[in-house]
Amino acid sequence: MKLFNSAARSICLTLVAALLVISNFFLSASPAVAASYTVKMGGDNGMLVFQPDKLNVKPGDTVQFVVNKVPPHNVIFDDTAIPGKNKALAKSLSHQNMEMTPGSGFEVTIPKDAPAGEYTYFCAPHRSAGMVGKLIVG
Ligand SMILES: [Cu+2]
Repeated sequence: MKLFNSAARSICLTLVAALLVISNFFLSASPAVAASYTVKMGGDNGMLVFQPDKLNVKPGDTVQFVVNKVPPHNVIFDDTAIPGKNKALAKSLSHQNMEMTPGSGFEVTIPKDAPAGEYTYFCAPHRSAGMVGKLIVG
């Protein structure tokens, strides 16, 4: 009986220790507070650009796309120019609807499980004019 008790106790202690290690891992792995960024659609100078056209973000961050100048604009993620050429992910990040009014816009939140890498997007009506941007997820 004594032997059984001491074996049970050592199993218990091992389990508690394992739980502590696991919970500590999740606490330290949990990311800092998600950040929010703004990308202007249409440059301050009236050019057909995203401003900034390159932005470093982390999974969980949010990017607000706001009409600045020369609407209409939208944001389409290029499924041939994101990690894994993931069509479903490109579609879920994209915002097909045209934004017509300065100050209007929409949010794009980078999924927590988004793979790191470069995500290229464009404005559909102004792509050929060079209205292309990039989120660098890291
Ligand atoms: Cu545009």
